Amino acid sequence: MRFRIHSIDWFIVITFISLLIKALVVNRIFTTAISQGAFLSTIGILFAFLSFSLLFKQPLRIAYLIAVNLVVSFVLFSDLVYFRYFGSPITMYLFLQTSNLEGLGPSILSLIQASDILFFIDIPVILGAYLFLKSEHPLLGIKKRVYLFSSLLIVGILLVSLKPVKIHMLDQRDPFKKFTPLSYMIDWGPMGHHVFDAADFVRDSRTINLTAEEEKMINDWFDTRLGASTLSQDELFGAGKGKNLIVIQVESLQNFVINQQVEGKEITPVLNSLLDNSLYFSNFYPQTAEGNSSDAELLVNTSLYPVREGSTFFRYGHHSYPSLAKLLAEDGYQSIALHADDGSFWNRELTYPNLGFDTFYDIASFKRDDMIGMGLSDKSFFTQSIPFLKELPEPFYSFYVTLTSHTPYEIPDAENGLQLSEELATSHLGNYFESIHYTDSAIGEFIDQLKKEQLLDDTIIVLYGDHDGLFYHRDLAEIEDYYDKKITQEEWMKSYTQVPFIIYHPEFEGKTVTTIGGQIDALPTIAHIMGIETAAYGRQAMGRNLLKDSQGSAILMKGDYGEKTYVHPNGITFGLVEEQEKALEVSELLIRSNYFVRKK
Ligand code: GP9
Ligand code: MN
Repeated sequence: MRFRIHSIDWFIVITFISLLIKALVVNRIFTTAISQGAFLSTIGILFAFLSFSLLFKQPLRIAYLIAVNLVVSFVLFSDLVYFRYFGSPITMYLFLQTSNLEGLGPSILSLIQASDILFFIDIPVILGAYLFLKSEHPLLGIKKRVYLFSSLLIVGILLVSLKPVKIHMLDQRDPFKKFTPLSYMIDWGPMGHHVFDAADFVRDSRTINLTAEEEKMINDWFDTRLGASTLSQDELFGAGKGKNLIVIQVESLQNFVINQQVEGKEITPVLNSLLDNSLYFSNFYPQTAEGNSSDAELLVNTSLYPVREGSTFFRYGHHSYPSLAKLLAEDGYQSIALHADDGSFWNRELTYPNLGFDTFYDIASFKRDDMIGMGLSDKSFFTQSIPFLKELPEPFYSFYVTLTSHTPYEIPDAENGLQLSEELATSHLGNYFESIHYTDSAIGEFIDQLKKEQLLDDTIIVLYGDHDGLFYHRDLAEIEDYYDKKITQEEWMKSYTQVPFIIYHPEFEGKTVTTIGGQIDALPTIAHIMGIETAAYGRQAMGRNLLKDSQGSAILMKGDYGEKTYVHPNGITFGLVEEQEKALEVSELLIRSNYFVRKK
């Protein structure tokens, strides 16, 4: 089949060039460099979109091209406007959150610049040119058009597939695993971001309808759980009633560093000293899955297991959740959440309100006066948060998520409080110790500030680690070397995988609780201290009150810990049996069906 130059439809070519330029400009604004994958995917997606125009004759073809141009330009333009405020591209969820737009008109207008007209200027030009030139436009026969259409579509699909195939085959990782709202943008450019984001949305995030059988499964599960729970009153019940609650999720904090020294220095002197006045749960497991930190936030605040695939915050951030903040709101508490990273990371800005937080202070609320690693340093974060606490009416619930002790555990030399020997200081393990030591001292400064502000006596402080910082599959050799012993996977699970869970008040008598538990149990345990009756959350929370459940167990979901594992008083079982899988299934159904919104 032969085509002559005059048989090329220049309107397709011009639409292609103009959309390519727009996409590359947006790509460049979002990322420091345009990746090869992003470049090829953008071309591929444009080929695929524009190929369909070949199926139509004029004037339908030009109408199709103008429509594609308008829609794509509008989406890219929305990204740009959203970026100017939030620093991330727009997602399907955000497009659908039209209720958020109420009252935002002036703010949106203030984000638009005169030069933005360039985004749409080509459209009337193309349309005008068509009206002038249409009579000269060649018309190909249907056979040729179908041939051209399928060739362009196939080339387009091939171009888009290159990058995911490379990531899957060569890098051996899931190409669709999304860590930040920018992940897709980096790999596939702005158009790729929207295509894959839309595919995720359709695939993962539909609110499901429960069958009668599933409803029964959920009801039976809670009936059994409630039947097994014991009366909640004891001398600790309500010890924190009416007091403020500060919960601090500490990045990558594992339990084995507690009360440990490295080269003669305590790794966590502050946490160690807090234990004299704390309930200290030393057998408490992280239960996060693919949502890492955000899963820990979900587990602790809702007592639900995260979904097994992907991130609950990204997939179901728009759903409604029962939560600690909502329980406390019934007692007149106002709740805030604070985290010195972009609010879009893990989709927190969308999810936190649905976890019952009245306000979320992200990096935009802080002065970037001391940046370390991924964001603001923990020391500056805590210090700058004090005014937020002071302006809150009491009692309040304040949820902190720290950041500095995030892998790769590199902090400035001046902040190296442990001053380790060169050998250790240059190792991953040594860096981990330094990093945790830094955050520990940031927590110490924060507690001093609370004391100075006379907030300490009226506040219950809860601290816990979000997930492992060191991993069996990656860091074992270094740890075995340091402790000079062999560590089996079972020993790793028994002695190194736990994260600490600490409930502190200056008037508490120190007590170590060795009951096996996990992040799912935090809410019922904290509720006990805050004087919230089981009846208020018994048919929502899936965890147990660790102050009452002497047996205890923990389901470790997949993700950082390899295969799913069940930790129980008789040992460790790799792989789950039906009963534990059922708990995960119940949680998955509750989240995916938006159960708690329907039950209201
Ligand atoms: C990002 C921080 C780290 O804001 O919470 O998340 P992680 O990588 O640990 O999931
Ligand atoms: Mn984390």
